[in-house]
Formats: sequence, structure tokens, C-alpha cells
Amino acid sequence: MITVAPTGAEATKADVPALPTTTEELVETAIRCERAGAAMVHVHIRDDEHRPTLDRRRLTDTVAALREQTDLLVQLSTGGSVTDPFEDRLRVLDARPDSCSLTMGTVNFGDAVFLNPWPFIVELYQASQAAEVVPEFELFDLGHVAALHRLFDAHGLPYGGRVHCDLVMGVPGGMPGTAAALVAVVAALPPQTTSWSATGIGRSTLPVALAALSAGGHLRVGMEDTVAYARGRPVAHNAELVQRASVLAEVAQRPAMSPAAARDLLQVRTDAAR
Ligand code: KMH
Ligand code: ZN
Repeated sequence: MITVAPTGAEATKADVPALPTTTEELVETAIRCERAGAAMVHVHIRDDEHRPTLDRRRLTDTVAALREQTDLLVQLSTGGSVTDPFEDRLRVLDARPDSCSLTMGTVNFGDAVFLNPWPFIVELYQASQAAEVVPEFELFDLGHVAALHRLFDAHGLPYGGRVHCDLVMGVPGGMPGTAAALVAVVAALPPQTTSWSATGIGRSTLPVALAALSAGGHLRVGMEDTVAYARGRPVAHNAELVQRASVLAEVAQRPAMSPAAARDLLQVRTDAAR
């Protein structure tokens, strides 16, 4: 399964003009990435000034637009940007995505701190169970894996009964984007885990993708995680990164999964909207 994370909350439109920040750009990106082999889109939205926002109406409209134009699973970020308040991050679920990200602990994030205290994790998890939204557990560090064990022990399985994790590697302040770190985290995942993917930030993109493919994982790529295709060569379009991931997956004889197969893998709800 290839997930594309096309926008994120960190890069600015001024610095990275190819970043999809409007709904039109996001939908165009999603269409091209689906054709290139993506099955899921991890969505952060921007306001009219291209700044990160968790505006509820805009989130709902974005989910609808993506569903209308693509068959991709729509995953909304509940991480938002490091300055977003907890209440706004919880209300992301009101937009009724197929999936939501759920980060399993606080982590230094460059010069900032990405806050995910335990009570917030539990509240968001229980809200995802009630809303029938499948969480993707974002793991930035080995300690986040320990928190995942604790979560299942105390609060049971997620909606749908499947457990999908995503290793976010190479964030300055989190685990490094290396094969050794990936192997350590995968070995420590809870037994309830049914699938996992990995993404490497910046220059760790390729090492992490290759390690994930060889270790049986799925892939996340996109301009949220890297804005350079190669040294000194900016990404021109997210579809380039998806295309490269598809080629790597093909070479590894693990070809890209369709959205329908991903829906089955993650057991997202079958919605009247579809
Ligand atoms: N933008 C980061 C602070 C998520 O999407 O849930 C958080 C993030 C994780 O991107
Ligand atoms: Zn994100």
C-alpha cells in the first residue's frame, strides 16, 4: 500500500511553489498519485493564505472533493501543525474521513515540540472508535511503540479490528531514518499489529523505503516528508514520488495495492457516501 502525504503543515507555498495547498491542487495531486499507484492520501489542508488550518467546513469539503474525484482512502491528519490546539485536532473526526492519523507520544520536532500527552491520545483514540474512523498509529520513536502496547491493554482494538502503524523516521528529535532503527521498531510492535508502513524525512526517504520494502512494510511518500527528489533537484509533483515508490515496489515484487485492496486491509467503514 502506498500512501501519499502531499502537503503537510511545515513547508510554505512561498518556499515550495509545487506544494499542493488549494483544494483544486490537492484533488489534481490525488488523481495523479492514484494513477501512479497510491491507495491512500494523508491530508493536511491550508487556508486561503496557504497557511495550515483545521477549519471544519474546509476539511469536510476536502473529504467530499477527494471522494468525488478519486477512489483513494482519505486519511485526515489529527496532528495538524505544532501550534494547533487539542480541541481542533479532536474535531477533525467530525469530517468523517476513512482514517485518521494518531500520534503515540510527544516528540521534539525540529525546534518545536509536537505535543501528544497520554490523556489526549486516549481521548482521540476513543473518539475514533466512536466515530468508526480507522486510526493509523504514527510512531516517531521507540517509546511510542511502548505507548501503543499500553493503549491496547487499556482500551482494546481500534474500529474495524485491524492495527495499522506508520513509522515516521528521521524527524529531528525522533528516531533516525535508518534500517537499524526500522528493524528495532518493527520487532517491538504489539502482536495486534496487522500492517505497518514507513516514511523517511528528507534524505532518509530512500533508505527507509528500501528497508520497509525488504522488511515487509508498506510505504508512505510525499512532499510532507521530502521536498527534494534527489540532491539539488526539487520535487516537481507528488506523483513523481509515488511513481518512484511504485517502481521500487515492482522491483521488490510487491506491486502497489489498489485502493479497494487497501480498504480491505484496513477495514475502513463502508460508507453511504461511497
Ligand atoms: N505536522 C506535524 C506536527 C500527523 O499528520 O498526524 C504532525 C504530523 C503528524 O504531520
Ligand atoms: Zn501529517
